[in-house]
Order: sequence, then structure tokens, then C-alpha cells
Amino acid sequence: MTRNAELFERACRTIPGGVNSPVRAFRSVGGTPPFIRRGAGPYIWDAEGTQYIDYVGSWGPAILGHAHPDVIRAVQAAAADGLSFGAPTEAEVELAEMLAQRLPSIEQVRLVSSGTEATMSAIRLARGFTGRAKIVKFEGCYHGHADSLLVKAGSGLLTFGNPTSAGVPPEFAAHTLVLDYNDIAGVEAAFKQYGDEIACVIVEPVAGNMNLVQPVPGFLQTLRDQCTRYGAVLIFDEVMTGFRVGPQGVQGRTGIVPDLTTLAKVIGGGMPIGAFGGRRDIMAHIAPLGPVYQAGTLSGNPVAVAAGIATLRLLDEPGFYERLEAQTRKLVEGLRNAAARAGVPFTADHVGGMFGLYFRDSVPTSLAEVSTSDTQAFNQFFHAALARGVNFAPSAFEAGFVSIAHDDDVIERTIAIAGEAFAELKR
Ligand code: KE4
Repeated sequence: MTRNAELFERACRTIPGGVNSPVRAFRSVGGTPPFIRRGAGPYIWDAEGTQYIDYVGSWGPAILGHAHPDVIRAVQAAAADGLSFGAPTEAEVELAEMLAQRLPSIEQVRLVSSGTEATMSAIRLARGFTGRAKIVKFEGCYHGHADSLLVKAGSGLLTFGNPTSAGVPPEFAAHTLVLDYNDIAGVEAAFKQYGDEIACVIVEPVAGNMNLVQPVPGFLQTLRDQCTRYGAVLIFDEVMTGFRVGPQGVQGRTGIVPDLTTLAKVIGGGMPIGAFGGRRDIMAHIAPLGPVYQAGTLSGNPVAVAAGIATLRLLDEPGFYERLEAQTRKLVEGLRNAAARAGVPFTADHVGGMFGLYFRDSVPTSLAEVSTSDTQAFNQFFHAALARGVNFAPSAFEAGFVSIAHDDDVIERTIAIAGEAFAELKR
């Protein structure tokens, strides 16, 4: 039995499914997940000492590559002064100011410890601010595991949602309307019917949890216009896209400014962190200022904040995002060409430092289109690449992530390995 298999068997004895987050269990792609011992730059090594070029990057946070020395030094220095005080610290003020300076939507921001906490709090805030109960989300978008977000579309086009998870009472899903991503007419119809009952719309402004799916022209603007017209709060869930697709997230790339933004991942550089922020008049409703309760023992934790500050400072380097996007483009173009040479139906897309791989002929614009991809081919490709030392996301319905440490040599080696993996599909 391999060391990874031994560790997985041992993990399954005390941790449900052997993992602390379901996607890590490889249920979608099959097989045994490597247990990672360490990472450095674009690489991770598993318990057997096998090296992988990593394109998961902790699902987005590792934008600088793993174990960047400046970030590690900042974490070590902060930790040496104590791990958490449950009292205000200057560092969390500095991080809050950095977020407000960088994101057009943020006048005030509250730090939390995960993306789920950020979106759950933002929705409660939108409901408290508007006094309304209904929320709108989109099929294929994932915003963490708060009850009112684990919801799939109802039976009818404009009927309210049904839980996607056991343990969520139907009543908790009853206020969630699930529309199709990029369905502009559907959004307009929903607001026409329920406009003055809708507290908020929450959207991944570039979707990364149904694989990468970009907004079609007009989709985000329609959300902005309809929310403004009916007094609903527009929430951009930029947990994944924040500081990943550009220095100001999707709101910076598009100029479309939401009322609230949720963040996590990159802003903690790999440490537990999240944030929600936006218009001052809305944030004024959050306790202790206003009636919407929200709290957290480790919110603004000094060690996580130190990692976030060190990370954001390095992202300020001139040309950082141009280089990151250039490397991601080289990867995506190289993979498309390698698949074409092998005669495999495949395409790929990218925005900033995140990318999507699709075993279908065209880039999808909805979950329905993503779902027509050849997931069996993806799973076979995934394992063929993994066996050759490239770690893509272990699901056909996840995005991938490039770090600034993925230099030309790493990208070229990835493309060569992918070429062998594509060829294996044809055998
Ligand atoms: P966390 O609670 O996992 O920190 O964040 C939830 C979340 C919220 N919003 C968006 C847009 C997200 O992508 C996420 C979490 N992303 C997944 C990646 N598909 C995390 C991976 C996992 O669940 O283990």
C-alpha cells in the first residue's frame, strides 16, 4: 500500500471521507488523493516525496506560489507576538484600509475567517438593510455552505428553491430564487415579478465553481441596473476572483460596482480569512453600529492578517497582473494546441490568473453547457497528468489557478505533460 493510501485509510477512520472539505476526497475523479507534505513556489510534494506542478494553489490563495519567503516571514513575526487577542489590533485596520483603497465598492469592511462567513454575513446584512427576505443566486455558482445558499432551482422557472443538501429545511431554501447564470431575460422576469421583495442578488461575477464561466456582455450590467431600480443589494462574491483576475477583481475589470463585495482566499495568502464590505450606509447596519448581528472570535486574526498584508503588498508590484495573465494565457493556448495535435475535443479559457479546461468544442456560458463536457475524458486526463507530476483541480467542475511562480519553464513542462496525457486518451 502506498504512503498516500495508508494516510487516506487512517484519515477515513477519524475524519468523514478522510478530508476536511469534500472536493479533496477525489470522489469526482476517483482514486486516492495525495497527502501533501509541503509546497514551495509552483510545486507541492506529497507524503511519498512526489513533486507536482500545482494548479490548485489551495483553490486560489497561493497566487504568489507556495511559501513565499516574505509571507512566511510576516507570519512568523506576527505569530511570535501572540496568535490572537480577541481585541482590536492595528494590523487589521491596515488590512481593512488596503481593501478599501483597492476595491471601488468598499467604503467599510468587516473581516471574518472564511468565504462562507463572508457571504452568509453579507446576505444577512442585505436582508437587514432592506427589510426584505428573498435572495437571488445562480445555478452553478457556489458561495460557501450557509443554509440559504445550498439551494438549487425550484421546479418552475420562477419558483423558489429546494435544498441541495440534507439538513437544510425546505423553509430555509424557500426565500432563495435560483436563476440560470447569464440568463438576462430570466433576471428581468424575476425582478418584474418579485422586485420589491428581493433583498439581494449574489453572483460570482466570473464564475469559478461550475468550472470557469464568464459573464456574457450585459449580464452583470443587468444585475446592476435591476438592483438599483428595485432597491435590492447587489453582492459580488469575489471570494475567488478578488485579486485573482486583476488588482481590483471583476469590479475593476468591468467598471460595474456592486453594493457589497465578499472576499477570502488571496486576501489571506493561504491563512483563514474572509471579508465583506461595501457602501457605508449598508455597513452601518452591522453590529455594534446597527441591528444586524455578526461576530467572530478569530475575525481579523493577527497572523492571518499579517499573511494578507504581506500578500497584497507583493501584488502591488508593477506588472504583476500582466505577467500573471501572460503566463495563464501561455498555459491555456499551449493546452489547446496540445489537445488539437492529439485530436482530442477540448478547449480552455482564462481570466487573469484563473483558467477553465473543457472537454467540449466551445467555451461554455452556463452550467447546462458545462455539463455537456466529457467528464470521463477529463477524469482520465486528470489522472494521466497527475501520474506525470501535474496537479490540476480534481473535478471537471472547478477552475484552475496559476501563480506568479509558474515561469515559462514550468508552463512548458506542463504543456508537454498534458500532450502525453491527451495522447493517452486516444489510445
Ligand atoms: P470558503 O468558506 O470555502 O472559504 O469559501 C466559500 C466560497 C465562497 N464563494 C466562492 C466564489 C468560492 O469559490 C468559495 C469556495 N471555493 C471552493 C472552490 N471551489 C473552495 C474549495 C473547497 O470547498 O474545499
